[in-house]
Amino acid sequence: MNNRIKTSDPAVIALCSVAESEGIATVFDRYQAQQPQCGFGSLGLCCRICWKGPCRVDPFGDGPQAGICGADKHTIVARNVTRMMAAGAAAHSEHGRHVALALQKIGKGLLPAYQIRDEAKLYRIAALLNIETQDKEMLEVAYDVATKTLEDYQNQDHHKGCHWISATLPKKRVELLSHLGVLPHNIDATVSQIMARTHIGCDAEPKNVFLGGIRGALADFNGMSLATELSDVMFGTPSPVVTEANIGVIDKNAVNIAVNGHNPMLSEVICDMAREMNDLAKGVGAAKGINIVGICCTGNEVMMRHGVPLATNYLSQEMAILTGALDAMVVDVQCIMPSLPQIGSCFHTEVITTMDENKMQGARHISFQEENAVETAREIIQCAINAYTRRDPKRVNIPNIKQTAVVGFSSEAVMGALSKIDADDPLKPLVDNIVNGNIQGVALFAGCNSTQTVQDESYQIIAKTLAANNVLMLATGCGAGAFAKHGLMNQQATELYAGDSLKSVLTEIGLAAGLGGPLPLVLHMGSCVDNSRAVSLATALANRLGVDLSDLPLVASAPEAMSEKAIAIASWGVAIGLPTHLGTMPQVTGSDVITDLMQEGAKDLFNGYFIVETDPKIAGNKLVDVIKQKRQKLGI
Ligand code: NFS
Ligand code: SF4
Repeated sequence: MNNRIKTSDPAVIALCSVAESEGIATVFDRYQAQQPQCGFGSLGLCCRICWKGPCRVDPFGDGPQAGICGADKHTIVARNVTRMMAAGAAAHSEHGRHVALALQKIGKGLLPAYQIRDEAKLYRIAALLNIETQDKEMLEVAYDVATKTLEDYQNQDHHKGCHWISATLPKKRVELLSHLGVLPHNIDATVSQIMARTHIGCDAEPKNVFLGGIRGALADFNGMSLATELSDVMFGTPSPVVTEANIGVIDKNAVNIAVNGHNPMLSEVICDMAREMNDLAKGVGAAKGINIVGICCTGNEVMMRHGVPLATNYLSQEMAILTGALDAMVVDVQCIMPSLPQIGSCFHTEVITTMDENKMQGARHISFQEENAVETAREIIQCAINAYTRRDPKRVNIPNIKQTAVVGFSSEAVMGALSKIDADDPLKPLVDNIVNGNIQGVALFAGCNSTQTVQDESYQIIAKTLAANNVLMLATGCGAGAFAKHGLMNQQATELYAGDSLKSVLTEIGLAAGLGGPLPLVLHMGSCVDNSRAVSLATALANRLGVDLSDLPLVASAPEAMSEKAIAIASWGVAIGLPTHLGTMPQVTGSDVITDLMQEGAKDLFNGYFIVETDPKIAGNKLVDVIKQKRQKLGI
């Protein structure tokens, strides 16, 4: 393997040679061009908060120890990481707001392209949020649910926590967070307050700044919970579906359209319209019609709900274009590489931006509003069909690499499968197997891909260690993408890698649920906002046992965390009591005050803490040890 190409994905390696022979730069080349990366920045010691700067603190103690304004390393590091948490919270919560506003309009009958696909869930949410439903039409309930949800962006009463977080975490946890003053009352106000308090000359007490960031991270949790749950109401709650993952899902005999980004509002309608427009694609010679494939979290969303195959995850999004067979890549928001239009222009691929606040130089922009969703989706698909007619068959090179993946494990789907074993008390089989040790604990894999590691590699190494130690695994985001692409989300993986007792439990549940074999080794819970699904399951478990989340043998791991959203997620993971592993070095190590706070300090406050370990073999073992300690404390 060319070790310039930092990936463990054979499809990526194959397509990087295409890039090389065509003289096209990819993410791996740009990574090389950035070496060596700035040491001050890597340690979090560079401050650019005002124009007297940039200022940097010398980590060796020889040079300056304060910025021009007097901020020291701890203040600088704390402000930098806290602003990242705010940005993450803003990103997820904008997504959530978009979905909530759409639901509100659906409730008013203003969006004919959308429906309520999971009515039962709508009513469950109404009950959760204490909304009266008697004598109301379904659409009115939808309107009320959306309106109450939007209060989480508007409430000005500091003593009232956001509705969603208060309704979805165990009571004990909500009380603790409230007592510590980190329970957000309003998502927008929390993000805004972080920006204000980290402005030059404001909050300079590192711990105080950081705890402000934790409140932002919890606002992130609130935003993603509501985004996930309301998306289910509109688009349906995922249930297990068999599909495929990796670049081989691109089909040379079809018009291939990749949906990339995060927000399902447009990609859902594209899926609907693609069925209607299939014959148009056949009419121009694409024998297989239209083939929608997913990338990143939009990919996870449509994969979970419709079994749309996943082409790839974050780091290798450029590779889809390098196949020469991608006719359009449609992007919405977040984690979209600005390099895409340029690579698209080397082929016939249309790179299409759709959100007015997320454009890219060189891309075609087709503005999406929910009111004209059908027209927009049609225009985009037509654009892809036109591009197909310009495809050069001689440049098509699709590595035949893909794996079967069974996806769609929403918490409802997991409970559904468990209820096949015990209909009256679905959690009982899970609780019993955790107590008797057949399942030692549960691990949630979340987060991104990063050039700081070898793409997808740590996920696999850690998962294999945990599997052998009988740990039940869940995954979201690009972590889920990694497992799907590398064949760890299917039944064979369970047979191959699960420890004996884990295998027997997964087999019992899988058979009872009618899967004809075991559950997959790693359960696909969805996109990054769907991390809240894992929390719902954990909360149900905690409530059932009358304990807090931090008492459960539960861990989280983000082996390749890189985005501000991932920083926010990892931070709320800690705040809700999870030992949370990071496999990339967080940009905070310039301050011992902050690194201590993230480990021992957090443990004292939240009973959750960060575990930073870049070696995946050691990380896997550490997580197993943490689970053992948790079991010991529980006396099981
Ligand atoms: Ni999460 Fe999904 Fe992927 Fe990371 Fe980006 S796509 S929202 S942020 S890179 S997992
Ligand atoms: Fe420098 Fe202070 Fe300005 Fe930061 S806020 S750039 S440390 S003067």
